[in-house]
Amino acid sequence: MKRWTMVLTLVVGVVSVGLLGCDWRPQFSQEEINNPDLGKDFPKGFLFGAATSAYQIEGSMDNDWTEWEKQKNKEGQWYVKPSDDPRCPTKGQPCSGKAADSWNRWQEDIKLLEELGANSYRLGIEWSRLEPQEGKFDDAAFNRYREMLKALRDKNITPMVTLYHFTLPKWFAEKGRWEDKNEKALFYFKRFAAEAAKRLGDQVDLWATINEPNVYAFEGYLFGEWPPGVKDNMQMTAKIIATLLKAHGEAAVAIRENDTTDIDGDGKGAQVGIVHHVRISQPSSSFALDHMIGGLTDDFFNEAIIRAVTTGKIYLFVPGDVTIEEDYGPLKGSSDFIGINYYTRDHIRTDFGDPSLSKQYVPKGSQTNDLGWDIYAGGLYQTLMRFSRYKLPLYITENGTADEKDTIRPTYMKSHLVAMQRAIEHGADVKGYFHWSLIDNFEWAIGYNAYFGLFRVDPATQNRTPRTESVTTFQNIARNMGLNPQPR
Ligand code: GCO
Repeated sequence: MKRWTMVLTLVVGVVSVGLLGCDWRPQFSQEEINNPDLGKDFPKGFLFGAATSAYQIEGSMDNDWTEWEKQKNKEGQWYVKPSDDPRCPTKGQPCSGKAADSWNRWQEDIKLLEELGANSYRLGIEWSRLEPQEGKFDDAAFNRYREMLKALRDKNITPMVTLYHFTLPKWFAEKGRWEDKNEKALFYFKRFAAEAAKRLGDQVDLWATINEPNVYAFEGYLFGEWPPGVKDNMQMTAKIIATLLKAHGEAAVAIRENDTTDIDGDGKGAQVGIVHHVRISQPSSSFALDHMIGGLTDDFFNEAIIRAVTTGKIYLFVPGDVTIEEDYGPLKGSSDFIGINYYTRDHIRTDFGDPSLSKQYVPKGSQTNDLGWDIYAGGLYQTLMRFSRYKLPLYITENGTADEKDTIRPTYMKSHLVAMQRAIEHGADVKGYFHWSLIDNFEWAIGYNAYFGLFRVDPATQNRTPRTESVTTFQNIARNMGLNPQPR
């Protein structure tokens, strides 16, 4: 048994025994959630904004996902859930199409941020636009992003820029994406990161290298629902996560070398972080086995990424199937902050028939959103406290819910902010919160069947209208922070 395996087994054992006796969960009262002063005690300089990604809102793309949308699985079903959306030219066939047309309407999006009173915006830049052919960078696309970033900063809206949010240039995908057969994958990503930092660094201090390596690998290599549609391959899932971690390390070096303009006066040209998707793993029973498997799932999905981007140690373990243990130099100290995407919790049931040894489910009677995701604000508190031990600033880079009718989002937002506030009071160094999402977006395999936006996007016209209750909630908190929402 390897050293790490032993340590882990021990930890899981101790934690399991502990959990058997005590199942404490943070609770927040209605009074706290409805506190009209929410926001007044957020720390000085706190970033309060919204998040999007390039592919999900810009529209008119040409990359590996636009190819993917045209494909069906072995059972003859579209990989992306169709909807009779006017953006898609062929009825019944899914597409992202124009999305929210933010590539052309980005000025309107900035107005929406002003309407909210947001002082920050997490947005993506699209690799396939910026390097449509290998090694050939597109000046016009870079200039457009430059203009956006400059306009944001002119309005005192601090940008956080994501370099890679699931979609890839076709040439990179054709070489094998992040798989071993794409031998120069790390070199290509590092070169792209260097170019972005060189050309946009004087407008950006906050860089998010990669969005959710765990989700990308699970969807593409375990569930088979995202490109390249590989199913049940836990070894590849782990391998892809390891490669993405290395890519983060390489990109961090490139960004620091090439972005030397210190905009916010903190003495550094760039602050680099990874964006990590965390799901609380709630064991389904108090049996030690469920706790042990729950603990292993939790380590693989939730802990391994943050451990790697701070200590430099990649350790991914599934008993009997996967052990990756490797030190990767550029990863150590590669992160100035940790980005946390938190939405929901999974209940975990042991299932030895599943390659990951467990199945996730939502217990009957749970409060859920339009997509059936469990709503659990306490999990954000637990997550922030847990990752505080790495002693790095934390940003909540995504938090939000699919709620077309806007009946649960206002309370969802407030309860999660109360959870965050509690974590701050208990010592978590949380520097910002980005609500997912500013506007309705293309939701990957779910297509145009989920509504996350603070603002609704009309599928036919792409006009934006506020989801009033949520926008008002956001504005009240912004006002309490001393920010200044602008009238429409
Ligand atoms: C993710 C992403 C976003 C999603 C959002 C809602 O978690 O998959 O970062 O692209 O749209 O999380 O599901």
